[in-house]
Amino acid sequence: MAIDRVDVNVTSPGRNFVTVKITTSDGAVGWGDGTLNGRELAVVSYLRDHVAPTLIGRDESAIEATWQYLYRSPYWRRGPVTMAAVAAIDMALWDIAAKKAGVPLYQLLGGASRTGLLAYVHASGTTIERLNEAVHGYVEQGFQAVRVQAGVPGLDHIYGVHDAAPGGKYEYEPAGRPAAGAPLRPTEETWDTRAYLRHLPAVFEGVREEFGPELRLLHDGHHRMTPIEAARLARSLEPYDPFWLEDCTPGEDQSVLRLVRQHSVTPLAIGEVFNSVHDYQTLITERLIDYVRSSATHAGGITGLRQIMTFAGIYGIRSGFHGPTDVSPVGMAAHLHLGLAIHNFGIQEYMPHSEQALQVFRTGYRVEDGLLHPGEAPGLGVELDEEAAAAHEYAPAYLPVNRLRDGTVHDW
Ligand code: GCO
Ligand code: MG
Repeated sequence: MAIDRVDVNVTSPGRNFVTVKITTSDGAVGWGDGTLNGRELAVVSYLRDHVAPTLIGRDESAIEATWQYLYRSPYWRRGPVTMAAVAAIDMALWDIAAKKAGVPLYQLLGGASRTGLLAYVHASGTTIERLNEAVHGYVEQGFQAVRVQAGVPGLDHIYGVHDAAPGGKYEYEPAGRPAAGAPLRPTEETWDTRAYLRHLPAVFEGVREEFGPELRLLHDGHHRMTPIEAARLARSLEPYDPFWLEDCTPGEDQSVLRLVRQHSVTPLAIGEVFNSVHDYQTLITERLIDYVRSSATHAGGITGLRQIMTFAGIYGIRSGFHGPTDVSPVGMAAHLHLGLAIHNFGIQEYMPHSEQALQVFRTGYRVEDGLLHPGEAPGLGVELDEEAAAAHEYAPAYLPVNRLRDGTVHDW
């Protein structure tokens, strides 16, 4: 059998998603996620103009060979656009392979290593009190791990920090759309690292006091610190037993984490902006991190992410796959199947998609007592409803820009 069609779907049920549909000559269909937040159409063009035409007629079961063909043959390797495109194709081919075998994908990846995947959710609040209210809401639902982000006195707005709406409904959407008639530009935010470093230990103290020692607490530093600032933060959080500190520095300079490690035993997680195993070479071989944050969607699909996790496993480093709403339900399902199968699973980020998105993507995965499971449907277990998708036209949305108080563009 062979690949007959490669279609690229762009839909925007509340936020943009890029989805590949591969159809084979015997009528099998597979879905893959290639969503790259704020740069979606670059991936669409890469797929439609440069990838799809080269795949027609290829054996759809040759997944590894197709991955290598797409990775090596264009000469220009890696990069987020390329690797999101490779990811979408790779996921769709795995989906087809598992559907043809009549099994949920995790069975092809080695079978289940556990009964469910520990999930962490996002809680935030402009104050510690509002944050604790949000955490309460999740604990009542049975979640055992929560990422805590809070407002900082003196700063108007911080990325990822919102109060839950009345009734506890909590929506967090990373990319913003300009108001009608406003110019198409990212919003701007102001940042002050000193104020943040002073305040964060009190946030952890406030949450620990309220919830006791058992609840796992995570925090995302979102690349905003220098190495010495990151070391200070990591050390100052130690008394509150953090599960991890994520992206404490910009990840591209891998060696800076040596300095953070010298000063702290707070576990570190990094890699959501990485797109290949090579981005992790120093981090893994020197054991500078504890958790791999990549997503299948941005790191070459199941094949790419599995390479990273095999390498990480040799060094005892575990998974913490990136699971924001900008990874579509198809990408999320890829994480759940891989996470269920690999030995070195750690934790799975779980930011539930909106009702609107879930009317377009029909999912079979579930969460019970804070544990995720991909379900038993053959393949990935997620289907795109193309008719429903067609009702939501692409609308540009951008992630914000972060500036210091004097206007200097800052990492975020
Ligand atoms: C996380 C992330 C996300 C990213 C988003 C950018 O830890 O989940 O930091 O919220 O900011 O994926 O598109
Ligand atoms: Mg993050």
